[in-house]
Amino acid sequence: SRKVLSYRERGDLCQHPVARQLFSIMEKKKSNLAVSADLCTAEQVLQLADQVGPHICMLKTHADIMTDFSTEFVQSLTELADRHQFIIFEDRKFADIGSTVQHQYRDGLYHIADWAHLTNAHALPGSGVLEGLKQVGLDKKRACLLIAEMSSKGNLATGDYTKATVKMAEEHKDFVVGFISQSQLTEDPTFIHMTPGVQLSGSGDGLGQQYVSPWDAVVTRRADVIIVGRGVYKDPDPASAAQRYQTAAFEAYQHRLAN
Ligand code: BMP
Repeated sequence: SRKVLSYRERGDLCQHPVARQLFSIMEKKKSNLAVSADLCTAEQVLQLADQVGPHICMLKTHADIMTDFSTEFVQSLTELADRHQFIIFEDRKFADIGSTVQHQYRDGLYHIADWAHLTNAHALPGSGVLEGLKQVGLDKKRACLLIAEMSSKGNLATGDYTKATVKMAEEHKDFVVGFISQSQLTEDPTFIHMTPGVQLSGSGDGLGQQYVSPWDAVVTRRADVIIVGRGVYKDPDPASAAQRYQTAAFEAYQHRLAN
């Protein structure tokens, strides 16, 4: 099999500034851990971001679950991202026609394009979803992931749907820098694979979530970045939990490099 490239080597191959920055942070901080801050107040999200900041390459948000989202929150989160060096990824999962997602990305209460370096979209609507997002995001040097596979039980993002999603990404490389997936979908080293549904202890959550370990995600399924929510923020000591996941995922990456 072909040599596994390091994050540094892959960053050097990337054109998109967000992809380059992410790979560079991963290499520098020795972290392929993204923490999902699925908390409902600004104070909780900011506190978590500050606690786990040294251990992560990326913080994932769901802005629309917050009760007190504000421009002050965005400013504080951006300061934390600069201080700790992490990418901000708003997990918006756009899934409408181009004209609608354009507004959802740029306007409304959240102005996502103004603060999220990275967001994501379902391929379901066809390439119009990307054409719409691009008209807003490209000028701001934003990037997008396509959701090619999901972690949840019974999801429909499989087989030909997944293949068509990869093709759509290949046709929009100026904006799409990778995938949310459960496995490696392409050998193209400039595409980043991020895998949610990762936990060290549990196997599921009773609502369809299915977990694999950091080792399985990175070594068996060839994820570049693991995304961990409750495994970190439900822990009584989120900083230590983040450190555990960081170590587990980075050792798995180093194992891949060496083998
Ligand atoms: P947790 O680790 O607590 O199960 O959280 C997983 C996070 O990843 C959630 O924010 C969820 O929205 C997201 N996610 C997922 O679990 N599976 C997917 O296939 C795609 C996701 O974005």
